[in-house]
Amino acid sequence: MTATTPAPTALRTVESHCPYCALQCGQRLRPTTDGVEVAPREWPTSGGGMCQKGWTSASVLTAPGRLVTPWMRAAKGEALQPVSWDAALTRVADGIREVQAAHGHDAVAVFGGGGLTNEKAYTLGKWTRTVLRSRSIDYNGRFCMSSAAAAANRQLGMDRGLPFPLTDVAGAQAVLLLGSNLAETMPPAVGHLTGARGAGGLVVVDPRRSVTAELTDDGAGVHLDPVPGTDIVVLLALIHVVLAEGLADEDYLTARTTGLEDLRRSASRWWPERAEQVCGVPAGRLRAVARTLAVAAPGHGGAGAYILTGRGVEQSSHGTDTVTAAIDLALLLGLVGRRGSGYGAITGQGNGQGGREHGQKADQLPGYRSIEDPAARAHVAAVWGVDPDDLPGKGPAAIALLRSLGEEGGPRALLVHGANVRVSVPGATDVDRRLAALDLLVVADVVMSETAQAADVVLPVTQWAEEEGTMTNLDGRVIRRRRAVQPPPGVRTELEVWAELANRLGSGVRIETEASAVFDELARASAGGVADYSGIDHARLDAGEVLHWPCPATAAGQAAHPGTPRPFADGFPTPDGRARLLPVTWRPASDDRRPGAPVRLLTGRVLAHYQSGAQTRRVPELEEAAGAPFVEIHPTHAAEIGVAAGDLVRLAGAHGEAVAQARVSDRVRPGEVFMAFHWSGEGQANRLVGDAVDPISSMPELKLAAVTVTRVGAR
Ligand SMILES: Nc1nc2c(c(=O)[nH]1)N[C@H]1C(S)=C(S)[C@@H](COP(=O)(O)OP(=O)(O)OC[C@H]3O[C@@H](n4cnc5c(=O)[nH]c(N)nc54)[C@H](O)[C@@H]3O)O[C@H]1N2
Ligand SMILES: Nc1nc2c(c(=O)[nH]1)N[C@H]1C(S)=C(S)[C@@H](COP(=O)(O)OP(=O)(O)OC[C@H]3O[C@@H](n4cnc5c(=O)[nH]c(N)nc54)[C@H](O)[C@@H]3O)O[C@H]1N2
Ligand code: SF4
Ligand SMILES: [Mo]
Repeated sequence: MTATTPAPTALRTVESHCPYCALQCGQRLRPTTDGVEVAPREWPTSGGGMCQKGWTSASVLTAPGRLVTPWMRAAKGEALQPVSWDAALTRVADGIREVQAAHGHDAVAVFGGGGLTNEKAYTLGKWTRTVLRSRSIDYNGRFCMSSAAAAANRQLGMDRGLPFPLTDVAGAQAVLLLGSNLAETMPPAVGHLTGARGAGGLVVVDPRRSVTAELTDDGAGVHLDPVPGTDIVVLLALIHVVLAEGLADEDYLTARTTGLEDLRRSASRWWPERAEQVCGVPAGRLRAVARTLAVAAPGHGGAGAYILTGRGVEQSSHGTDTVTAAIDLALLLGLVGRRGSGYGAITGQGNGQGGREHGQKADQLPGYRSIEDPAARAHVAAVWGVDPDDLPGKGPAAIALLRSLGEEGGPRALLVHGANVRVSVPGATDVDRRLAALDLLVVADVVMSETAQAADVVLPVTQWAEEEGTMTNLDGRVIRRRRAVQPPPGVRTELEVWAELANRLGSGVRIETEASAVFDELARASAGGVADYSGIDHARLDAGEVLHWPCPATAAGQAAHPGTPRPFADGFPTPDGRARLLPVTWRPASDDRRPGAPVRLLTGRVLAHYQSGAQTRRVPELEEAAGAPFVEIHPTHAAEIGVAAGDLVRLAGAHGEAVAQARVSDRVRPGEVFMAFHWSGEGQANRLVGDAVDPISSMPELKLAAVTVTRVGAR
């Protein structure tokens, strides 16, 4: 919160990766006198490209509002003031002790993020379970990856977003992209769709005519625009056609799957004409898409097909079942585990993959182990030097955790590391109330985010080009983040913060502060788990090895494990080695349009901003590209309610109200409007979105809310 952030102290030119999304585009970072110069470099996922956010990423190092000192509030209601680290950490340690003495271990909660390095995500989970001895930890990946993860785990035995290198996709003849706006959310990845587009086989499923949907123009493929929240019906109809027309890969099904008969029974009810009644996609188009995919499948001699899901289908109260239907379809066509074909979820955050493997999730220990599995507890406790009986059990998932803050029996203190919950969590008004009810809110961040502004203590921590570590990108490859500059004086790494707090809290647990040492410990903790990193270390990565997990350690004298780019090639890590076809049924969204709230609000992203915008709203070029919250509204709809482009419109629904500028556009249909969730204040989308969750993954219904839209006035 100072306009005079010191220039970073130069170190050396390094090869690293973008601070933002899971594509983790390759970058070369060269320190200069007043910052860092960022250039793209050859890298498989990004093909040497970057988007505008990557090009401007160095601005965040010196952005206005970059935190360079701890801040603290003397008492509730007083303003935040700069303080020394000693004063800030004393307050945090005292606060933790007081809350735990009065209310028990679980009364101190932790909220993490999928942008943290593997080393930080691992240490945060370990620190919470051993130093705090609290079960109350979850993270923002719950809003991102949880539905796809739950479906992949139950059907394929493992959740690795893309279980194949992204570059494999380029050779496919057909790609079914469900609820992903790749052209805005990972622009350099569009290059991998060339094969499918050339063959006329790109199918984009999105109720909006997104930039990605436009990639299907000119014979490159088809855009299916179902009624929001009915993708599962689209998929059931595709499954129906594949089975009814004998397009399934029978040999593959016999050799590699179970559950065909149950699926056949359930899909028999969804003939395309019936599906059309619910999802609005013409039956003929559904049949044509099923055939396009089948012809591309390896069993029919095609060049390959992929089915990929994004947040548009996953972020719903039936997101897990929708992904299950997508996996069912991929299995029927014999795609999964075949080279050049497959199913995958396009992971979102920079370390969205690694962040969900090393123990910041409510039910998890490192190595993607279950915290409820006695053998997993014993293994990890031994690495940590604690008694397994002292490890807490499973805690509540994000929404339940956040909802219980300050409630009777709920946590009374919260530490946030790497999330801006006041902007990104649905039911935002209630989140504000819950945070205000806490005795102690501590936020570690690199900027004064909206959540930091509400904190009692704000801790300034290192970011991206100021730190060493590893990330795991969207195709499960472990990659190195490297330090190019020294952090500004006054900024500490989170590893140092957790180690110091462990000391102050009198814990005997050792918290490593060097990233490579943390990685070595993480590797041992993960050994034997699903996400086994035990054969990886910083040195192998620095030598340029391409390592996808699982990558187990090998015995002394044996060659090192080469990593596993395509984990399902020889079987599935399920008890019987087979993938499970699972029947699912459709149910309406929790907050769908109705009399009194007749308009469907869809949410998503724009190219120029990242997530809650905490970082990108501080970058001048990005602010210029997309400076203000907006509501996309169809011209006919706009005319009906007397709205002209640029007018302010009010959206109101069961969960709250928001006001933003109308952007009149035929990307959306009449009766449907779209908002990006990157902004706070009255234009915040999450004031309108409710917190109903998927019963299996606990993913909230982030993509859909029922609202009314009215004109407020001219801009
Ligand atoms: N520019 C930018 N890029 C990012 C991010 C960012 O914030 N900004 N964040 C990163 C992260 S963490 C993530 S998770 C990814 C997300 O990447 P995507 O999943 O591509 O992103 P979204 O824009 O959230 O949603 C995709 C699409 O879902 C559509 N949609 C809404 N409702 C439905 C529905 O009912 N059915 C279907 N089929 N589609 C629907 C929306 O219209 C939208 O076009 O992006 C990553 N990359
Ligand atoms: N309605 C609606 N809501 C959504 C979504 C949607 O599509 N629609 N998408 C959801 C999805 S997919 C996601 S992933 C979430 C994301 O939501 P958030 O987690 O809120 O997203 P970010 O803005 O990435 O927040 C990261 C914060 O951590 C800070 N930070 C960056 N690096 C570090 C670090 O190393 N350490 C620490 N301590 N802090 C750091 C950043 O400055 C920022 O304040 O939003 C979800 N919310
Ligand atoms: S934000 Fe994503 S797509 Fe853009 S440069 Fe960074 S890693 Fe690449
Ligand atoms: Mo995400």
